[in-house]
Amino acid sequence: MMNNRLVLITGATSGVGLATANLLAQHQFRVICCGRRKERLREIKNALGKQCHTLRFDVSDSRDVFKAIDSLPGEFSKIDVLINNAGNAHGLDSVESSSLDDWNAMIDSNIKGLMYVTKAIIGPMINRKSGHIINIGSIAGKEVYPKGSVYCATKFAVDAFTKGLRLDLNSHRIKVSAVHPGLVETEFSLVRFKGDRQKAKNVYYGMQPLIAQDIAQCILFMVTQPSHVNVADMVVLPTDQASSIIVNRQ
Ligand code: NDP
Ligand code: 8X3
Repeated sequence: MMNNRLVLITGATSGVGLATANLLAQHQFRVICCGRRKERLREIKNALGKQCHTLRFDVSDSRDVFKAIDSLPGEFSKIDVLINNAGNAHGLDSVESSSLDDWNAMIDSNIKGLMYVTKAIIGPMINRKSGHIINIGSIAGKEVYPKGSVYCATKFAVDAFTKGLRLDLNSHRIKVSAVHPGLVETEFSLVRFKGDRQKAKNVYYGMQPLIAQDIAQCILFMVTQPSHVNVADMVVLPTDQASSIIVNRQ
């Protein structure tokens, strides 16, 4: 399939974002890979070459976001698809014992960061009357689970923002979609448990989680539909997972 469309992916330095960047690049999309880790971005640029541009910024810093998007060179400035993927959980605690630092990190990146990047990018899409924005939500944005209230709240916000954005951009012919994964084994749990590998591993104990490539395939499906088709909302679970709290473990 020949393709020359340009995709900007936040959180492309690991997990879902990295797998999506690799898969879309294989399908001849040009990709702008974003993240904070410089060394990872350098490796991605080396691996993907000319069809890739990298941008280093923290999505939770609005000035950093607008400055980074403004700095894009001409050939990487006409963005066709935005994939708002950057985000993490920090901690797994009940409201009374969780830390404000963890709350702020989640709210600032998962909600405000996603909104900043969207605002920084939609202007030219509106002018061209074309574009596609895909937000990565979560099953945690559809159902809550114990000790996940703040992370779940951020993902419920992503779901609401996605729906509102779809209304606002409807007259501009811009597609707005969301993918809501269940358990995917990435660096997500390692970040949530602040580097505790055993705790991270236990999340997937006795069950087969999704892998990042599974979500990348769903995103590829979304971005390769004809212009009159918007796959608006996709919930993707491992077969072993029935809901946020019901997981079949052997
Ligand atoms: P990873 O931890 O592997 O990847 C997270 C990515 O987000 C990294 O590339 C990280 O890059 C980037 N990131 C995090 N915070 C910031 C920030 N403040 N500024 C810029 N980049 C940031 O996790 P996943 O791939 O699993 O997560 C991707 C998305 O999928 C997230 O939105 C997550 O909530 C969602 N999700 C994950 C599920 C799972 O089970 N894994 C299930 C459902 C949804 P860097 O550190 O280089 O900045
Ligand atoms: C990540 C999935 O269930 O660990 O959004 O919150 S979960």
